[in-house]
Amino acid sequence: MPETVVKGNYDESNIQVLEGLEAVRRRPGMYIGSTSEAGLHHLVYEIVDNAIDEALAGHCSCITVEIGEDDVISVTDNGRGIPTGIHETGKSALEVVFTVLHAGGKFGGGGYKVSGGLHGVGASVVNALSEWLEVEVCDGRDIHYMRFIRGDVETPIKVIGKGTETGTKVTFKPDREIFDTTVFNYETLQKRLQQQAFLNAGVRIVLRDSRKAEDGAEGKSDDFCYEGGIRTFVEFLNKKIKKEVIHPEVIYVSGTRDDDFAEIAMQYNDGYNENIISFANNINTTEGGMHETGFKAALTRVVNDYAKKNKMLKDDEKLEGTDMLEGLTCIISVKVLEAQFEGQTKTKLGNASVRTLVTNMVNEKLSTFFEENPKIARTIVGKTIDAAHAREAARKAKEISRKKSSDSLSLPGKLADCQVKDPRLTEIYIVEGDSAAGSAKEGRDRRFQAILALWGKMLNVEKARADKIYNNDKLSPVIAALGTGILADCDLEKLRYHKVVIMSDADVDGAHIRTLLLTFFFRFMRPLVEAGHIYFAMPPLYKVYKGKREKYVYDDASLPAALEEIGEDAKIQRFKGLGEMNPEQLWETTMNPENRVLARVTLEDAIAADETFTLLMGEKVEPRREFIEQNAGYVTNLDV
Ligand code: TSJ
Repeated sequence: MPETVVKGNYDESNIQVLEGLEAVRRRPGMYIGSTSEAGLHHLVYEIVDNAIDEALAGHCSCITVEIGEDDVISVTDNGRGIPTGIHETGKSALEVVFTVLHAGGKFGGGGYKVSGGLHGVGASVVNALSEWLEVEVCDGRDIHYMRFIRGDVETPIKVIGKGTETGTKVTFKPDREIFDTTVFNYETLQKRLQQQAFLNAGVRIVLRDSRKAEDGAEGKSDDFCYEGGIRTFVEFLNKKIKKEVIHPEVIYVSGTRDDDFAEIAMQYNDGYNENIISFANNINTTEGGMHETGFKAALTRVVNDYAKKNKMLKDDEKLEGTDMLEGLTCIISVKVLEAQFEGQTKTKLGNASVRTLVTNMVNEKLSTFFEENPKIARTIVGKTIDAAHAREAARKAKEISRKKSSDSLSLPGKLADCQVKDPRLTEIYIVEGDSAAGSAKEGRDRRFQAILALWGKMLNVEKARADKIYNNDKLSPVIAALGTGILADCDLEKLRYHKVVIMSDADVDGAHIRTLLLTFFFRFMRPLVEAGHIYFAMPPLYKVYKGKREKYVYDDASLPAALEEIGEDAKIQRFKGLGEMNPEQLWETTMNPENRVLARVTLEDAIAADETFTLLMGEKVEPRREFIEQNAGYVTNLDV
């Protein structure tokens, strides 16, 4: 295995630092992030990125990724083929690509190169972490072949046949000694490859799964190619979140500065969420950076200028940056020569020159677009003004609510508070319906358990803004009882109960209430969800009994075992709702910490959850009902 030898000159002993592929095998996480499932999939991305570079250089139009038997991956392109000539080291360029660790091969690196130079960034890392790897290159005359085992050459370069086409095919088997799992997830690759196809307009990316499906199901496949590039990406996203767009065409602007390129596609929908996704050199910059900063600054300016010029604002009105982001779906993609990635996960773009590029481009081209399309401009600016009004109304509502709660300890009338004041020891049960709340009040341990009864019409929290939430009959008592405040004001230090338990019936209506409340917590008190303060109570579905012997059953699957335990002639009582239980029963089965089952709600992936909630709460009723029926019991982390 080749090694790059660097003489350390910073200490007396002149330590020699060996950096070969052995270093990659010793510390794989340094190069691919982790050895979990994410790291495994990263191998595919590294190889595909190289083929995409060839496409960006204008020499490749189609990339095929195949998941084969035993999760062997092969990636094929129709580019020029990795050069096979002999390099100044005496080795073939092909061998160098797969055996020399490139400086850019660090995690998150790779990406855009404009011209010349060997690409192969990351190829040697993939090679080092593969049980074996084979490469075939056709240069239009000969097919060249090499094979490696755990990064070492097994078969030196040789010609194995003739061909008139050109291209590169890399086949590899991830090393089971390195990875926790070596089974690929089709949907993970699908999502990423589709994203790459959107980001690189006109490049065709084919994904095929030819593993034997155990159930005899057909092998999956996809074929992604988008002439519209990121415009189509924006259309796709607005469809996916099931929103109505408020102007028909996606707005697209692009520009260059020296060797850097930036493009932005945007379209507003009738929702209130911001959905900006940015990329630098095809890498998703989840921490944002200069391209996002530049875009937001310019958007604020262009919208404000248009509103003023067209007398759409009252004298003292001013639009803020966040007002332009409501209902905006937007892709920002930049390709820069020397990207500087910063931040905790190296996904924040640091190049200040990109901010200048994006700001100037948006200032100039978006204002021109507004001038040329006054109808669309008025629609967008109008929506922004609505957002500013809502922001102002929310500020006033918050002030009033703050005044009210400082007047006296004005806790809501429907709250039966507990005696203990230390929040770490207390629980609040949020219960829908008066009869269930009555049983809960009677049955509870009033020392540390508080009960809040909910009534009134629930608000569709996904569609509502802060001002409506503060004034809503159903939710304002929740806000007052918990004490934290909402949105940016949500302060966990002020939380009055560390366990917030949603208690509702084990039927579809109960599931609906759970989902609505969870959506509310997710959107308006997210820190509570993140810190694990939200729980679902799990009332039993059945009581199985005979004479004095009885057993409560919490899910259908456990019913047969319970019947067996109680013995012949056991009777079954089915609980249709919390209201059917008397206070003692409710205490014993659902509220007593000794016996109860509480499910702690965790939101692993806020983005996925956000999509789920939009699906649940959006206007389209059908997918929502289906989802609730399928997921009525979705919870994680049983806390018994
Ligand atoms: F990752 C990888 F290196 F293994 C890999 C590289 C994997 C795959 C599937 C494709 C490729 C790849 C590399 N496709 N095309 C190229 N092109 C070159 O390496 C290349 C070809 C010609 C010239 C030239 O200047 O003539 C330059 C380069 C970089």
